[in-house]
Amino acid sequence: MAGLELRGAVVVSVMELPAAATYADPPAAGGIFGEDVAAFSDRLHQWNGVSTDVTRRQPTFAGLGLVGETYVQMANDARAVSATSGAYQVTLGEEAQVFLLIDTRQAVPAWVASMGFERVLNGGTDGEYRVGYDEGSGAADLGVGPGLSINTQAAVFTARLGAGVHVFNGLGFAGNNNYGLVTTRAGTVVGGVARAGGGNPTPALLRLGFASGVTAFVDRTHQFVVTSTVLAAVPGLAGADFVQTSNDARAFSATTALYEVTLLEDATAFLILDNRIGSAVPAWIGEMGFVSTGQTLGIDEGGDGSINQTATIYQAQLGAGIWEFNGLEFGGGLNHYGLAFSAVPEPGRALLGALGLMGILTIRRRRRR
Ligand SMILES: [Ca+2]
Ligand SMILES: [Ca+2]
Ligand SMILES: [Ca+2]
Repeated sequence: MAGLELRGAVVVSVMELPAAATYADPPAAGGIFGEDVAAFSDRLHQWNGVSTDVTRRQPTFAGLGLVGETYVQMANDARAVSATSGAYQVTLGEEAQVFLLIDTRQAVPAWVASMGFERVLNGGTDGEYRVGYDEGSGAADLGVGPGLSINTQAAVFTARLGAGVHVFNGLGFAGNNNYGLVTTRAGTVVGGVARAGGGNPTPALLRLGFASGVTAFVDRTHQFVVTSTVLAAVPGLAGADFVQTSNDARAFSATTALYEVTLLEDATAFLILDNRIGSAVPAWIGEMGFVSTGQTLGIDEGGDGSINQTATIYQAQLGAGIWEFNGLEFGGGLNHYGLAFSAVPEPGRALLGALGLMGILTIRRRRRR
């Protein structure tokens, strides 16, 4: 895992309860999640991206924004603990966004929804984000990297849980794999981001990662450089969930979905647009409700310390659901856009709660025509 940056700040400890302790191997906490990490404390099985088929929206972990986060290795044998009995006691050092990875062959136990977990949906073939179990009893059974030697799959569920102790029950079934648990910092609003069209590199999600100097694209060393004055003038941008797009994808059609973003809750969306586009701003940007904040930032092409271009920050309010973003249909002489998403500030959240719009389980799909 050379070069893997630790992004997870949530301190996690895990203790097995008596029902799980009968299955011997204790759980392990505090590992760093990524491709090929050990899924369980009592198996060689690994977590991997489920497929290299991009129509499923999940070729790697990059779009889930979970690489570098902390995770827990349960004992796979403890899957047999009853779904109504505590298996593990997980202590979170702070409020966290928690992701549960549950074997798709498994009837989802009632405790999953009772704890507030919701399935993370997408518009791909499976209709949901998934990760793969690369099962193996020896090295010959294990592939290296996403989509290789994947034997079974897990659906992705997520909930925001408070600091303190949480009891996770068993699955009550011995034939499937046990679940996995990944923690990220609270405040993140994106469930996942994926490529909906085009052949360019898959986007990456940096949870709560927008800051001056952030690497702007997955296929360039360019950086977005923002002054503190501008960050103060655009509330929510600093520390927003940041989507690194592919700069090469700037030529993609302006009337066809290029990226797909699953918002877990209503959010403020930011679109960073190279000023050289001039009057050629595609219609979909305004149709989604994006308006210019009048604030600009610098693009340091090459990340060499020199600002080469300026970009304008657009902003829109988007509801929970799956949103599609088209291309710019603009070739060389322009950088692709950046996307960032932050939670709606507290007064707005309270209003939405009063209107009964918070906590909607069903993801709404939005398309522009
Ligand atoms: Ca593997
Ligand atoms: Ca395998
Ligand atoms: Ca430069």
